[in-house]
Amino acid sequence: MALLVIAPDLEMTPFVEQLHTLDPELEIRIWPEFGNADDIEFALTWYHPPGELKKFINLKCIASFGAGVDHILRDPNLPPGVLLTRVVESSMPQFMSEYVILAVLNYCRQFDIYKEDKINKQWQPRIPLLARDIRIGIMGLGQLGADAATKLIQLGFEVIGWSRTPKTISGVLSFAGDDALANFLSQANILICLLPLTSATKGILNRNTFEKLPAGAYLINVARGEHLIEKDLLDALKSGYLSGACLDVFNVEPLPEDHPFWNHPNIMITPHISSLTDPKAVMPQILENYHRMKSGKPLLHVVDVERGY
Ligand code: NDP
Ligand code: OXD
Repeated sequence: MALLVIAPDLEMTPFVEQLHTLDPELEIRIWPEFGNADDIEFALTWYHPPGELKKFINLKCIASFGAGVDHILRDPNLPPGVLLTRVVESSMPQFMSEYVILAVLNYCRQFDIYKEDKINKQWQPRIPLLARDIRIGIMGLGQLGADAATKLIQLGFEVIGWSRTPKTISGVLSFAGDDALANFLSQANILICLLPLTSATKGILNRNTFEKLPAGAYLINVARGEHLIEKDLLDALKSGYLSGACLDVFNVEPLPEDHPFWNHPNIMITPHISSLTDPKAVMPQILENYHRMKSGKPLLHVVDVERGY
């Protein structure tokens, strides 16, 4: 039996080393050198080539290398009956909340403008947006959204959240389901997307959504590029529905050189780094599931494939 690592675009050495440190006996195969396909019972994946996993007829578990599983479910040829798992642990929300707080404060304290001022040697104090005057709306109150909500409240922001089912998070006004979306949006001066990418959420950051926000709202998308209709964002910035956006994820990654976002003065761009899979924090969980699978125990953090997250 072997564990296959199949993540063509990632540098996996630190993760493989961590797995070996934790379990020197573990047999690891690194795609595309997987040896006898029948040996593979567990696959650790990040954007595997669609159709590839069907080769492994003894596969029992496909483990996402991250929190999202859209990169697995986009494959129309997944082997049937195989369990899907994802990463749930505390360092990922910590990284994500740091990023979200940075993006929120950067906007409220206008650091981008001060960077410009510095280039122009311009001494120009500006009135900041005060936390107490800002309501932040978080779409998705799962492991990441709930952590960000709690930390933003500690900074003095008012926080509201939207999820499929109602949530009880201290200090957060919870809105649930499609019927509550318009009311939620109408109150969010800063909108943060932390939804999983599913058929229900694809394209949710669109013109209709932006038009329901208070005029001049700010967008932070740290979930997936396909949540956003990119042209609608450009139009909303032009018309003033939105005052700016901070984007960590994009429809096409890396963002193509000729993409209009690069030169837009009100769009902040980072290269899908808002949260990270930390080998030391995450590999124990992968290994735990591998051993659970071997001994027939229930796996941790199994994904509901029907729901898509
Ligand atoms: P969770 O599964 O823990 O939480 C998802 C949340 O979204 C839940 O609150 C869920 O509601 C809500 N939700 C799902 N579908 C809907 C819907 N149709 N309508 C309203 N609410 C919905 O996910 P995580 O917090 O772990 O991660 C969220 C996403 O963040 C990941 O899927 C991934 O795409 C992205 N991500 C991005 C990273 C980056 O570096 N940019 C890093 C890590 C993750 P309910 O609980 O009621 O079901
Ligand atoms: C994830 C990510 O889903 O890093 O974990 O995007």
